Amino acid sequence: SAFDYAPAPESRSVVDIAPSYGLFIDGEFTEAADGKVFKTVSPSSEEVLSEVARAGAEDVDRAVKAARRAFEKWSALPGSERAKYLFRIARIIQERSRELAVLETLDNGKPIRETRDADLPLVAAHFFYYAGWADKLDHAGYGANPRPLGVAGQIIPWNFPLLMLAWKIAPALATGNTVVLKPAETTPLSALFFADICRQAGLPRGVVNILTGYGDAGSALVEHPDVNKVAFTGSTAVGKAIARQIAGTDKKATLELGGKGANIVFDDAPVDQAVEGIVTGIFFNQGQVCCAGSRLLVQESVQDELLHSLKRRLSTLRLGDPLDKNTDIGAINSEEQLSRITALVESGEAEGAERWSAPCELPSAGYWFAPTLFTNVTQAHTVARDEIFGPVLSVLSFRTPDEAVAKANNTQYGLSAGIWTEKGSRILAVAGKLRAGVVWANTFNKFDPTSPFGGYKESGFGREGGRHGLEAYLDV
Ligand code: TXE
Repeated sequence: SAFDYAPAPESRSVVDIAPSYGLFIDGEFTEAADGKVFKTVSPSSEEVLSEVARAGAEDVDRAVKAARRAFEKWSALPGSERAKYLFRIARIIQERSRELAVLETLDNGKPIRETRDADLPLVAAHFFYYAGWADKLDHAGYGANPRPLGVAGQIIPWNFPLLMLAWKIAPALATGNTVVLKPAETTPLSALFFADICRQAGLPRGVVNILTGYGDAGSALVEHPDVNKVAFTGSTAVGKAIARQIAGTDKKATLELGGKGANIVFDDAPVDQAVEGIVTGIFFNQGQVCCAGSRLLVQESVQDELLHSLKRRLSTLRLGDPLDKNTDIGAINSEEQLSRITALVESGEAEGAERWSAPCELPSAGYWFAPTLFTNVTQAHTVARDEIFGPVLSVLSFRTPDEAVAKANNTQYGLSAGIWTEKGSRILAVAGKLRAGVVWANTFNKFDPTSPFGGYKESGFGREGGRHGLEAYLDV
């Protein structure tokens, strides 16, 4: 890892999880108006971690009103003052990163090595990056007086709970907006700990509100007449429903939806390096990544050699306790997600694709799926078309660069792609023809707060990250 973190073995005792949590509205933790609660379980053990309040429409209204009141003062602060709060939040995230990493691993199921070395450093980096913008907006070419949009309703998924929160909250606050954020129902805890960090940082009341709950609360948030901007990351189906819901209103929106990324390996690519990139591309976070490289497109002449190396490498991956820092593959986030993955894999077998799964023992409790490859895949197969959002790679082959481009683009999605080749000219030629929001060359799943991220086609619209991420929260 590039980050120097304490090498001590992680354990549950690093984090103090309360038996119950309220909604975070106007700077206070409070029960839901109708008293409803739900349980959050650890997907690696099925242990109940805590019981959290379940927001309904009345709570959404309370939170939006608090955010509206806070907006008047927050948006009037000089950017340099907002920056101080964001820098403070970023530093507290760093100070509490072990606690947050363990919490995220418990609630989400992903390996501690990922939360500790990827999620948490990136979360802090996003707050630092957007803190740096807060006092520079007047000089950033947006005109003399770029204005925040108002109250942002933000809905995030469970695959990177804290990182998606950072992508949403940091640019919103830097630009002077206030926020009502709803985390996913299976991973509410890190957002509630973030609420505590907001208090620790002395953030004025109502600037950030956190509503734990289900899709109905998300829908009420989208619908609320006093929400000016909707930022959503999640399934394409819900993204489309949200687009219909806000049609005809003056709400602005960014939607970051599904993907079916192609990882294209040319015959001159160094095999070992490509294998590592393919593994990162699809098995990072158990493949529950919108920009995962879930389709491998390999040049025919090197297909056998590459698949041989890939299977050998997959046989060495360690699946199990996500708190063990030697673990490569953690748990699937929920029983529902596990059954979605299982159903899609069964469709692959039924349609005649050839399945190979890494030989590993699955723990008896929790939700697990072994790293899996499909060969003999055609473009018509469901496993080549649908987002599986699990540790499943579909392998297709190609002969020429043009065929690779055509196959890579043959998808309803357009979020990510990867190119593996020694030839710089080929990288540029191929990347220019790919309809994908991000194209990696000789690497994969590399993130940085300075880079805009977002999709073409059914992967959604709008960009998060970089200076483009600011524009999504400003009237310029
Ligand atoms: O997503 P949902 P799910 C894809 C992935 C996965 C599938 C289903 O393929 O298998 O979606 O996952 C909230 N109005 N992605 O069911 O339902 C919900 O409470 C407003 C890709 O978990 O879209 C949660 O907070 N909000 C993806 C969030 O939306 C609603 C990440 C996402 O849940 C709502 C996740 C509604 N009507 C899944 N219904 C990515 N792009 O990374 C639900 N929600």
